[in-house]
Amino acid sequence: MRRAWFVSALVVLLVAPFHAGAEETPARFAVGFHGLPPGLHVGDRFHGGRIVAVNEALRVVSVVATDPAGFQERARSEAGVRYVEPVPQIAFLQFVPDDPGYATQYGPQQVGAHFAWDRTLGSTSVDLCVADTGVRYTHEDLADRYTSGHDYVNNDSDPWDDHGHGTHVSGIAAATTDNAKGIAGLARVSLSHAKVLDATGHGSWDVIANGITGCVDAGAHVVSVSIGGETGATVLEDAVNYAWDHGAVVVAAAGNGGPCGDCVEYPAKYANAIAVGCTNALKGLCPFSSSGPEVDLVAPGTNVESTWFTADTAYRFASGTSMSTPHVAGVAALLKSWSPTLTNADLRSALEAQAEDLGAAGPDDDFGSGLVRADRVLGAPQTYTGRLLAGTAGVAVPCSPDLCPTFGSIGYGGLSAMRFDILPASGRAYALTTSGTYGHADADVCWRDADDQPVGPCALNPFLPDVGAVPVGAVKAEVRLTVGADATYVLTIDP
Ligand SMILES: [Ca+2]
Ligand SMILES: [Ca+2]
Ligand SMILES: [Ca+2]
Ligand SMILES: [Ca+2]
Repeated sequence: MRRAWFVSALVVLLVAPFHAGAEETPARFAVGFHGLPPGLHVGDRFHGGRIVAVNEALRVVSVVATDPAGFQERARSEAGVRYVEPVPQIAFLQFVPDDPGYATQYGPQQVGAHFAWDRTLGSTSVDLCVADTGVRYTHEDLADRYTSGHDYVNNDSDPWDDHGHGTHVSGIAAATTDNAKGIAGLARVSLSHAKVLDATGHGSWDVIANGITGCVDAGAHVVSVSIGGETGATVLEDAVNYAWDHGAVVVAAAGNGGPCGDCVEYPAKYANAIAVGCTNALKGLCPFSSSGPEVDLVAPGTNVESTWFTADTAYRFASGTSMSTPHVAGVAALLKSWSPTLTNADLRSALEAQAEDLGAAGPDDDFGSGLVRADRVLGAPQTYTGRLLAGTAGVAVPCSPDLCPTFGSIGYGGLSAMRFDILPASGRAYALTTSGTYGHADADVCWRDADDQPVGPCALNPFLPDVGAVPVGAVKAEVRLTVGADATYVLTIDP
């Protein structure tokens, strides 16, 4: 519903309809090849058009042609050409900041970052690349984070922000936390940038694809893309797949087209992008958040304060799935900082498996797997309240073999079993402690993957607190614990 763009104070991922121009109007095309022919350079003529960019990673050239229909016909007939697609200039963004006095920062708190920061604030060996309108890298809260970037709009090495959106997005993910200035970003990592949208928020999919591949070629572990359009392009999907195949996590805004049932935008809609929807300060769904089966996670996106591009001390509030996306990208970078050996598949699996379920039980089209949770994915100390497997809380029942697989038959009559589903970080060792009448009860610990399937054998009767390392691939532990007649047992994990 486009009218929503103008009646709500949201950051809107704006997609103007593509108007087919008159035949003589120059048009831009992405020409993909099965194998890039040698000798194609910027400035060369190509089937009557002019090459304006070459992306060797995706084997695609961008061509501006003054005879669009004829160019398409000629180019498509060339052997070795995989696709010829128009890539019109689209207005992706319309930035409408919220009232600065309205709200305070709540995003890091909602995703549990303050617990995760007890583990790490982030590592500069992890690179988070934002593809957007540029970044004010001299900003007081970004200067210590920024490392490098490129401007794919103006073809220079200076991705200075002439719009504002990119600086805002960058600060949410990576403003310097704990520096007594401005705001807290999610992860104190290295920040790089690909400027892919111009000063008016316009861009085209081939330029955005160039930015995404450029981020990855420069070493990005996480690429944050707060850009969305209702139609995609082969060159864009190829760029997302290229990033994934080269080990990077791509996080993208689901879009601000809601309420709707099936309106997730591109590139978030692609399988290899993590599509991020929006929650408000009460963990409710933002009314503008695009819903659909492709939504993977949600994160704070209403009245989010972040760095602003007008001055090195400027900050501003804004709303949109554009703001939600860097929350997830930041948490991914934080987890990579804490567990550097995790692959992009590990990172994505952890983010989704350990999300906080919201809305309808289980994954759903509004919230995906749920709210991203930094504390859970980093295995920060948390407490879990168990649920009794049998009987009545506070009333002891015999611990049968069914309830307690290994020790159920060896005594402890009068004790009961309690189940805790904990969400550890793979590859880390944990100590478990309990509070309750029997502080060091026996326990069976069985590790499960994201589909609740067993990972390796159960840890049989491990006397707490020595559980050992969590197997790689395990995202959940089922702990069955002998407990007394006490309904208030709490289990604490401490990696
Ligand atoms: Ca520039
Ligand atoms: Ca700060
Ligand atoms: Ca998805
Ligand atoms: Ca749900």
